[in-house]
Amino acid sequence: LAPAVPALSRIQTQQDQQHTRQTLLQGLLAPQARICPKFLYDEQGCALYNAICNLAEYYPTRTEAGIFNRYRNEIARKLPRGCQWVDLGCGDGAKAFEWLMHVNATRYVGVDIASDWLQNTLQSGAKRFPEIEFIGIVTDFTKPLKLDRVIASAEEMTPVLFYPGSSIGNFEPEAALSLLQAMRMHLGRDGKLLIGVDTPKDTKLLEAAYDDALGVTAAFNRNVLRAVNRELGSDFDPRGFAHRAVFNATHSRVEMHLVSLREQLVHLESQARHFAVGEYIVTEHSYKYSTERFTELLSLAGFGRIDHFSDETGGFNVFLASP
Ligand code: AVI
Repeated sequence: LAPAVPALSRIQTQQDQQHTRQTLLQGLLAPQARICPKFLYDEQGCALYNAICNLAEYYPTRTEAGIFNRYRNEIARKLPRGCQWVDLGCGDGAKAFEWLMHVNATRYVGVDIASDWLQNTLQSGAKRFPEIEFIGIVTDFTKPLKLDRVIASAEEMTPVLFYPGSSIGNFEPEAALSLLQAMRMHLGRDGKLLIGVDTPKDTKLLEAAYDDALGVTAAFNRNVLRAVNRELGSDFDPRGFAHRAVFNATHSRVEMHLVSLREQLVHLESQARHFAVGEYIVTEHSYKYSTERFTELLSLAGFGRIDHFSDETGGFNVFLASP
């Protein structure tokens, strides 16, 4: 029997699109210019991010995989049977598919901002796991309201929300708390959140992870300017900006910047933004949470039962949390 073609729906209105453009424009015109990190993930950006995950310097992916492999059976035993596996920011789905081999899931819900990737992920998943229903939702779920609709899409099955890779670290702490609260609200009595979270560590290790020797992260960062050009019809020249990654210990976050290499004027819709030499655009924050700090955040969000799993060095944490 050929697997059914996975259903794909979109949660994006024209209003959202306008709001996104407006926020992007405002960010670029602000005294401290910024670009929302979601623009890093166009098709090219997704491919570069996948390459980053395989770099020697980028420890989070392999450290998290090590924790998953080591504790897979223990975690799987704690998950509800017949669950729906909600893969938040699923990318190529590789991490989730490892889990689907060990858990009793009835449905897989892939959620991602990149619709082409999502389509491929659903198709390969449906081929590999013909007994599981595959559906996809294109959205950026940066607003809890969107997440509500994602989870409500299949309320009759107990959800396992899967949010690996420390993507929660790309939200400002207040927004991270709102997102965790929204997740908690939709778990019902038996639902679970399985989430990967990076920890603070030596500055050299952190900065190398975000500024690798091959320059893949630099390309990933500069590519955002091409995405912005497409979105706003602007004329950023990526060659005019250098990648920089710094660990800000006060805020426990790695910051990615694009530093203007020359004095330049960039046209943005009917306006223009001047960049002096050395002036920079903030493109991403990647917050690093200690075990205590993230446990506290989960409690604040209303999670009552919290287990955590770590590697030997405490370099990364996986939390399994339920209401
Ligand atoms: C997706 N996210 C968890 C990555 C991170 O580590 O914050 C994005 C990334 N940026 C540069 N390298 C990887």
